[in-house]
Amino acid sequence: MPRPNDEVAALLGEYAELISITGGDAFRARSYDKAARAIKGATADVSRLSPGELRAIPGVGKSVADKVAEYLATGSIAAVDEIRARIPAAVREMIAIPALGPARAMQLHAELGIGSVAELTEAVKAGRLRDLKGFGAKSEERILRGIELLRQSGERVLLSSGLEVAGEMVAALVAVPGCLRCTYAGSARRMRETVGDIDLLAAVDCGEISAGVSGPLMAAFTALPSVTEVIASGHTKTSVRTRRGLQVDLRVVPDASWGAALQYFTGSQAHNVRTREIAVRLGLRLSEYGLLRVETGELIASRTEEEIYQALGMSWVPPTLREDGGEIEAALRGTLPSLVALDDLRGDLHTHTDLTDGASSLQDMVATAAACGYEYYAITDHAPDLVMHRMTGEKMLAQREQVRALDGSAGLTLLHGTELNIGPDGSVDWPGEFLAGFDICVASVHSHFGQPRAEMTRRFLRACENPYVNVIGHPLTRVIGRRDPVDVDLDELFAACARTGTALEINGSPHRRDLPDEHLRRAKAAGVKFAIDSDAHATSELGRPRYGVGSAQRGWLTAGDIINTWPLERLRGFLRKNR
Ligand code: DGT
Ligand code: CA
Ligand code: CA
Ligand code: ZN
Repeated sequence: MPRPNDEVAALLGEYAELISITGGDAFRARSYDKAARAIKGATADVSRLSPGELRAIPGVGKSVADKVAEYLATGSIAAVDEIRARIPAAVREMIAIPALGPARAMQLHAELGIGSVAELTEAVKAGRLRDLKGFGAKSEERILRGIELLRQSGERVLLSSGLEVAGEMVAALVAVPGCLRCTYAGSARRMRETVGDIDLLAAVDCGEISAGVSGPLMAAFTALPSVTEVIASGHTKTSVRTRRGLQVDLRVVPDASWGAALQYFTGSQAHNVRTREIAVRLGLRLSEYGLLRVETGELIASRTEEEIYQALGMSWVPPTLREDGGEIEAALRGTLPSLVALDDLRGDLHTHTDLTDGASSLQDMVATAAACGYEYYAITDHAPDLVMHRMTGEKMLAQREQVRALDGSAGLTLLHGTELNIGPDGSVDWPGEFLAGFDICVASVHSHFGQPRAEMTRRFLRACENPYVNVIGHPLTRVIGRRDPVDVDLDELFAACARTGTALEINGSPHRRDLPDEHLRRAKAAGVKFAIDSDAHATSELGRPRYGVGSAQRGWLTAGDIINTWPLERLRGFLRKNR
């Protein structure tokens, strides 16, 4: 993991270049560039500095300090995302190559018409960059090395990016004449946090796949607009690479083997090894074509996954459990848990509005939440200690009046809450008298990520002991692929949560998925309850609990473990926290 200073400096440097290539103010661009260099060169870790100390770094003024704080709290800077969205996609793709900044990427696009990383590789190899102003043999080498690095680091992408690609492709392929069904399998179906590639499956009505039957599907697949490269093509399997470098495999199977193929390509490999062993013990053989009796070659099951598991003497295993984490034994005994589902959620307990760093108004957030079919909904804007949001007690109380006025609209009960900041010593923004006025308090770590374990653990414990703190937001504060989790004694945290009636959040942001699924069973065993939340900062993010549910399922959780599946009265009882 790079130092926070390096992450922040890289983003601010990119911001400076983006300002200048989009024709922005040259003075502003220079000042961000200066600040980026100063932060990179600073010896102190920026994530441990107070706002005042941060602004003592040369070149760091208020707007830079705000962006640094925003990055540390959320893992991104909205202004950078926004300006990135304004440049051509081809240029954006090339900017991702280390050693090639926005200005040079723009130059390559404008002067040589290069529109993708693949085209850039070809252009370098053909020597087309040599005569370009500012490029030479050295930069050719660096660019090729950068592309290589990009390939390596780009091997896995977030589930949300994977599902976006998978969703579009499935929608296009089901429309191809002759396609009986199409879906995605692999790690995306298992809702892992990241996916290495996408595995698509399509069924056609035939006994055996020939080029004639699968041809139209394969042709439609390779012609999709997001496909930039065909890696391999055959009549049962074709692999492509998309504009963003993600590999997608399409397999076409006879409809009669659908269940067997879906089971096989959903994996995980570890789960499949176990199911095949079980088949062998029964004198059967399990493959992507079906379950066969070894002696006679008779086909036992192949059409649906349910039939296959049943023939193996097991209950059907939800894809999110297929990791050989005890699900095989439970399915054989018939004791699989009844997993929480998206439909079980009655509300969202962690959301923001444009009163702080959200992009949507209270009214719009509430209207969209009502359309999600929720019964209750909490507004939890940031508290004052995250200084960039300029929150005050007065603003909070004014918002509370607005919330009360909207309460009950569209059948939604509104809860007025806040997202507190857990300070380095475990204290939070406001005293108890003020906190008592909220219906719910989420409390999160937004600074001092690097505290040693004992200190960090004391910090969390003190937050749990606070009689007004109901939910610990994104407990490990990790950002997938970008920021490591904090170092806290989880067993102590879990025990404290169970003892004090404090829930742990399963943050639905696809960048966070925090608490991560690998800790959920241990937390549940310790008696912890959970809240699956969107942490939405815009109406478009209110659908994120989908990812939180994915994590919860991977952690074997049932609806009873999740406080926001409970009826409102039961939830209110929990939120009183034995007070
Ligand atoms: P990923 O793509 O790295 O995120 O993870 P998966 O699980 O999607 O893995 P992938 O794409 O290599 O293969 C998809 C599934 O297909 C995998 O979970 C199990 C099955 N599968 C593929 N190739 C093999 C194989 O050689 N042996 C076994 N046992 N299973 C395989
Ligand atoms: Ca895969
Ligand atoms: Ca694959
Ligand atoms: Zn939040």
